[in-house]
Amino acid sequence: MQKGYRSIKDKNVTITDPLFAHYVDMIADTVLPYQWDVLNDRIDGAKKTKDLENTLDENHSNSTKNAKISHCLENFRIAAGLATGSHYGTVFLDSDAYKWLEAVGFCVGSGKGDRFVPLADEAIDLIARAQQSDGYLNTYITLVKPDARWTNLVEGHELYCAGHLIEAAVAYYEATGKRKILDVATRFADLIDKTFGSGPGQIRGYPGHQEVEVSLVKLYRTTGVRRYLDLARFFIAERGAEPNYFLAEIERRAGKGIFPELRDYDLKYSQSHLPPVEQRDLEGHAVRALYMCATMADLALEFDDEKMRAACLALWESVTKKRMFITGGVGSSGFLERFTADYDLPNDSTYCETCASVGLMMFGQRMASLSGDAAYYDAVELALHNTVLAGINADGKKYFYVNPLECWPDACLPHTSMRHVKPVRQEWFDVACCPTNIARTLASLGRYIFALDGETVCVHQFISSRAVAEIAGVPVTVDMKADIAEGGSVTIGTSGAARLRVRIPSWAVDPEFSVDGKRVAPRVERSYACLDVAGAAELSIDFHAKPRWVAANDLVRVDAGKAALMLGPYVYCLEGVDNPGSLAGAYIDADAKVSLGSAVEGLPGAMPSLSYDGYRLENGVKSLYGTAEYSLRPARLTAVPYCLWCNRFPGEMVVWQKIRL
Ligand code: FUB
Ligand code: ZN
Repeated sequence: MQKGYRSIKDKNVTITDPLFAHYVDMIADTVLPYQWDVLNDRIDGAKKTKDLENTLDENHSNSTKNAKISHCLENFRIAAGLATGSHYGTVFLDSDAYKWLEAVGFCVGSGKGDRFVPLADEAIDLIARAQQSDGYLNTYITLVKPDARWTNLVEGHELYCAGHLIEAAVAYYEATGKRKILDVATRFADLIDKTFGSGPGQIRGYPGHQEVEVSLVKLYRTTGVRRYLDLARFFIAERGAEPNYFLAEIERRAGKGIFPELRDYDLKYSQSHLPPVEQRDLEGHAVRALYMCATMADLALEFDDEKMRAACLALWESVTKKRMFITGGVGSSGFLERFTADYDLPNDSTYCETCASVGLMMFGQRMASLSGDAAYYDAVELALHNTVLAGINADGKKYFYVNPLECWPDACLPHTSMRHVKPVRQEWFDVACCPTNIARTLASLGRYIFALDGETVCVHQFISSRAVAEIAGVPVTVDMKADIAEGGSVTIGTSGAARLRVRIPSWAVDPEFSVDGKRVAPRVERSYACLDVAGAAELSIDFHAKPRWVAANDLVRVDAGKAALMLGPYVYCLEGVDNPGSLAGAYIDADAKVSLGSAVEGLPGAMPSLSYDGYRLENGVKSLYGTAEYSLRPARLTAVPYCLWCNRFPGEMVVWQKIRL
């Protein structure tokens, strides 16, 4: 029996929340067809963004620049012998197809994806044909460097791609019962298991980008084959062990590598400076770090490993208490997509990669399962409601990779230190990890809302939805209506006897509970309100969610003297379109009274705007510099949810607003 929490089947969860249903429905209606066309290079005129400082021109496996937007499935076709040509694109491009397939699996599982099955099967046939006879599968290595298997673990991403293949296989198999992709994935996993280990002739290495570990735990849970779990443990245990595998490998390669910016390699970048179990600060590349932590939490649970649990706790504290933006964004540096120092949380030049917030959600979800404590879902909620949702346009066809908390579009220029920050969402990227990561996350949203702990239904997110859980063979319906944006009232109707645990979110103020209209005082344990409901009943909760001004710790230099506006888990921001003029001159009173406005026209979800009296700080300087004589002019300010910014007109945006003292 699986340890920790279990998910309610995707098909048994229906999202009804107006905002989230918009995005979740859109995954099947728009996003997956759009991404399929992109992966097949069928999008006319769509441009990929030559992104990001660290993602390099030389990231391409060959120098044949072409006009293809992705080339992902074409690489598989070539590797399968069905097309001619050469590999094009980043070395880990295969993973885009796998994450798309995983998202399809979740959509099929939730009953919305049947029409993608023929496309998915077409992709699976291709993937299977591209697999080598011994189970190896990676189009970059097969087409470009067939003799270089496993020789560049630091940069090569073979294990990273394997991980996304395995995750996709598990999702698709669980949804459809079709084995073909699971067989492909297990053949590759078996080869990896034979190749890596501490036995004679095996490689005692580990992935340069953690991901395969997450997938091996899933593969173990789906197949029951224990070797996969042990292999995940091996990879985590070997990382950073002495003598350091990566240092030896880099020496063997004598300067030959793929990514120029990884010369002069810092082991912290891939969390290989110390064994993970000894790490206490979350360092290095944010996505790598968080995928690693997700597996560490899985392993702590599976092996009841106290030392691993202690490391997980410390790393969770490190990231959420000292290195996380108010939006649940993580990774402060545009160079190398990495963590920097405690409290270094720059708003305009930050990275906050969408994938890193997905990683934070994965880590938090597993920490809750490990500990039985709902408080971990506070950070999951921030990441989901702010950064992850902001990562996709309301029409599903454009994406943010970097998620700044402040944006002055004029300064987001290519060939400058701000080149990683795009002031508008992009149709695609050279390195397009985020769009498909958003798709697979939103397609499996129900798994973040509900969980089963034995016979108890846990409610973790207040996103209106209906779930049917099978408890001791009896279906129990949980019908949740959450009105977070307008006061924080939540009703949960149940049919059948249900033991419920409802998370008490950090933003709740003196929550009140009643069952069938009668006030009750539930037992509160580990941030859960615990209730036994016999028969059909309606639980009502008032979390008293009002707009609130939030300050950052004094050690967060850039936010000193500023406040951010929140409503429940939603961070709000000012946008130029609602507040003309430079937003650098907008000031507020720390206790500015906030009114709920009407839903913003043109934005999904009927989320209220928030308005309040503020000021514009001005001086009369006409040339570049002049006498410092300032005046404050009263001005009404209007804020909108950060997750929806840049969906109407491009322009300035700020989250942290200056306080008039
Ligand atoms: O290296 C694979 C993915 O590409 C990482 O997770 C992202 O940060 C991007 O660099
Ligand atoms: Zn990404």
